[in-house]
Amino acid sequence: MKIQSVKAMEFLDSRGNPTVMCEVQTEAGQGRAIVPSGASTGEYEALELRDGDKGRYLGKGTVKAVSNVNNVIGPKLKNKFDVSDQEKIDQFMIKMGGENKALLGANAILAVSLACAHCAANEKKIPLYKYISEMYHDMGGKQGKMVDTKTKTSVQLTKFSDIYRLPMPMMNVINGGAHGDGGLDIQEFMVMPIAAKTCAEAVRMGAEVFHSLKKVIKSRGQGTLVGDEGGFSPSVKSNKEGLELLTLAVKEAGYVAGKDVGFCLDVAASEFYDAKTGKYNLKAENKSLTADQMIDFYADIVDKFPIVSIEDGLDQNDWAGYAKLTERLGAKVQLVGDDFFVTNSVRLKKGIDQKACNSILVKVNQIGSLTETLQCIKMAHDAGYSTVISHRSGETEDTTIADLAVAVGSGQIKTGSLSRTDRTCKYNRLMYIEQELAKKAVFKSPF
Ligand code: 2PG
Ligand code: MG
Repeated sequence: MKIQSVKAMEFLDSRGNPTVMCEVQTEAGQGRAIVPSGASTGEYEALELRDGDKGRYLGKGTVKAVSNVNNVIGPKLKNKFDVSDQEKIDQFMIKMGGENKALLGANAILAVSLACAHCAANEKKIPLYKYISEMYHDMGGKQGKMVDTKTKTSVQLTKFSDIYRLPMPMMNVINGGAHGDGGLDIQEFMVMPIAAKTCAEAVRMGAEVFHSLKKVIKSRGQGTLVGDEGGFSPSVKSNKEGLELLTLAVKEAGYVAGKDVGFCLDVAASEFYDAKTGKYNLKAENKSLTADQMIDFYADIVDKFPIVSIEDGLDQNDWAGYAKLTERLGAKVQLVGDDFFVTNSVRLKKGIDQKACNSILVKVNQIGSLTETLQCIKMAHDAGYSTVISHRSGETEDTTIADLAVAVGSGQIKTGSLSRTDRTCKYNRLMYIEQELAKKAVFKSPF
């Protein structure tokens, strides 16, 4: 049915910064979406339009983006586009948005793009994951690859049917870098409950480790207030100490590290890379390392700890370094490109050609439309790269990414710690979907 109304408003995200909410309506349905926002943003992300008016929200207002939805995009979509013509709608907005979506703002375009998908699903009276899954299927999209733990080979799950694959979560229980103030250079220390048999069990195991970690940190006489993604932010003397804390917490929870729970890191290395010296400044341990030394550092910690995945291990511009890192460790661990790929098919293609990384982090607002996000996921899966559907550090009650992860059979999701509603709402949505699907839900650890 034709779009009847498109309305946006300034909403708040989990950090108390403004973002964009959009509501789309047809005669038979309605849908809304709220856009997330990052702190450690990649240099090559689509442009998030902020007002820059210091008199409102310290310059972070989204009045212009909201107005672009209400006064520029909305009037052009109303009564002209069918709400389920997602690709046409997105292509139209991408054209209007100009280079990097800078003319209208990726936050404006994405809000409309996602709200249309919600509205179309609502109109068809089907869950969002089913709606997106059909769209992805029509594009020829495959499910994500998974690694068989016994043979260590990649296997393709069942072809698209009524069976849906629920994602394994990476849970960020220690928040460092730009998301916390404990002095850790590595931004995210995550646990992945690899022994879990269902998504709900993974959530439970993660929550148990989270609570055990709280005990461990308290016993060191430290505070347990949480950072931006709901994880703790303990003060530590080295990044390895963060991994030691994870090990203790897993044990305290009654699990075996490496057997029941694997570790994942998001280094967000661009945040502490100095382009002038070409070195990575690790403040926690008072060291400056070259890219080669960083790779040695990863090889060392991968030997000592049950690390299954490392994201953004090097600077976003270091293509050669990433190829080297992948050659050295790619067979052992998942190497995820986030700031490196920015959910951008052009960058991903280059990465695939150069054998840089073997996985991509997928963030809808890095690229700014649902269609482009799905195209990027398809490219990754076609090339045998795994995908990790991800939140941003600035989130809201919007749970679209949970449905997206199920829709494309990604197999992995990264959506923060086991506290704060902006994070737990995604886990709750996944558990709800799992129960709704009952026997039609498949869950298997990628590691
Ligand atoms: C990341 C994200 C999410 P931000 O780097 O992967 O955890 O952080 O949204 O701040 O970029
Ligand atoms: Mg990241």
